[in-house]
Amino acid sequence: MKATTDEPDQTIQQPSGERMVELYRIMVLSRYLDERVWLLNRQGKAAIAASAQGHEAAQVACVEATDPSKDHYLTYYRQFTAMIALNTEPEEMLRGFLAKADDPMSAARQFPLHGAHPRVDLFNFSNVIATQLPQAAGVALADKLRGLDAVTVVFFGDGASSQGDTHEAMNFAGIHKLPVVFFCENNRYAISVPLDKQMGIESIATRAASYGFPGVQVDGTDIVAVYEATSAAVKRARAGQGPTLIEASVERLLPHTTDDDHTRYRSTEDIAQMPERDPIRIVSAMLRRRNLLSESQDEAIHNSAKERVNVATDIVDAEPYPGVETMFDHTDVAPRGRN
Ligand SMILES: Cc1ncc(C[n+]2csc(CCOP(=O)(O)OP(=O)(O)O)c2C)c(N)n1
Repeated sequence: MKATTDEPDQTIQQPSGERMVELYRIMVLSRYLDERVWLLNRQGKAAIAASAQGHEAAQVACVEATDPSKDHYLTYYRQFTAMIALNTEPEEMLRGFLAKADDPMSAARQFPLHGAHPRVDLFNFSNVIATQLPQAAGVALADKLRGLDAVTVVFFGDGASSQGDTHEAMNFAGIHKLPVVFFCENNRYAISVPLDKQMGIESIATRAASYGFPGVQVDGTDIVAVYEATSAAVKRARAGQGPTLIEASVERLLPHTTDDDHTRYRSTEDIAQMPERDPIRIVSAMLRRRNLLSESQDEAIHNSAKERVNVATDIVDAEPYPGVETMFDHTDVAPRGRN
């Protein structure tokens, strides 16, 4: 871990071996669900999807360092793993992707993974990049004014980090020392735009210095490093010391969305090196090195995730779409002829 302003906090404990295996289990479930959604897209059943493949370790380790019973999370569209880690059921996610009547996020009105998920206290996930950052600053300000012991974690991409909203949110959070963790998943591409066409600096974390708080760059395929960096940021926020910017370097293993073809803008060498940065492989190898996971346990984790996703798919596939009579539900628009 490279800290740009502060030194790493040596008092942070690593997650237990058992917890690390649990985090890996969530990553594997997320991967199979993600693969399934792409398949459902190719079958013409899911309109569009943005994959979290490659981002799993960063997301699960970040959530692990927080306390879902009191903290707040503002996610964006690429967050299968964070959402599962926050207790979203695969069925709930699939209802969104398949636009089924019981989609808890937007009642099948919006893109998948758009809207809100009140059951797990998730609000504003949207395609409009970086809008969640000023909102996160607002949530953190409200918590601070109420004297609550809550930290707000806001997730965003490297492309979003170039938006004006990001500057405004970080500036405001820095001024008021708000309890926010700005968690940037840097996959080096904003759709087809590579990082060096997005910004004139090499590390997004260095931007934090302009707002008066620490910025930390961390390997987003390393669950221990991400956990430690986020724990330190959360500790700082809870102690009233203000925000931290974490830049987790990850690999986007698939094109931007199901509508994209990255072979048109990523070099053959770039695509060829991707599997080496696959967090499922990296975390599995780490757990095996530490004797926390055997080959048969690993296989069992994969089999049970596949089975869980199959069951969820069968359930949701058989569910109804919203009825035509519900067309105007959740809107203020009255149909013609009605008041
Ligand atoms: C305000 C706004 N500008 C542009 C877009 C088009 N757009 C959608 S996703 C995206 C790229 C975002 O990249 P990044 O923040 O790096 O996140 P990633 O998708 O790589 O995880 C862009 C430019 C948008 N949705 N919203």
